[in-house]
Amino acid sequence: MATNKTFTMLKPDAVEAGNTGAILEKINSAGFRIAAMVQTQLSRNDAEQFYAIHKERPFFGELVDYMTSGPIVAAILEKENAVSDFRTLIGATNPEEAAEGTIRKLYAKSISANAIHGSDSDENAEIEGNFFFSTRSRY
Ligand code: 3AN
Repeated sequence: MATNKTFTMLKPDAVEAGNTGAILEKINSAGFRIAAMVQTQLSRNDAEQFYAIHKERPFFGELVDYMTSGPIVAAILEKENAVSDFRTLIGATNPEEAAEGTIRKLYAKSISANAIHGSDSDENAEIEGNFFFSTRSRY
């Protein structure tokens, strides 16, 4: 099967808590290759654009406030079946429902401060990766 890609972001709670190294180690151990990576902080405009799909959701303001509250680490990951395998590795959105051993079960604090993002489709992986790593990107 051809190698494909997903996109991830370590969220402010994970970076602030000093869990970047431990989480990247779990990602590598699960067979993902880091193809690109950057640590940066999102502006409000960045976060609103990145999460535009959620703008009608009641938690949108909270999500933007949270995602701009501190540094994040954005990365493009490569592996066979990357999107689906990575969603399994990170676990459910709500850490209380995340399976044992998943990154969110181990490191997430709450449903909004849930440690890590993983793209939900190949199409979104491409869009989200380009947001940070296209040739015109400032990151
Ligand atoms: P996932 O990141 O697991 O794909 P989505 O796409 O449903 O989850 O939600 C995007 C982000 O919005 C989540 N990572 C989470 O941080 C936040 N979020 C989702 N549901 C809620 C909620 N009910 N309250 C607060 N934040 C939420």
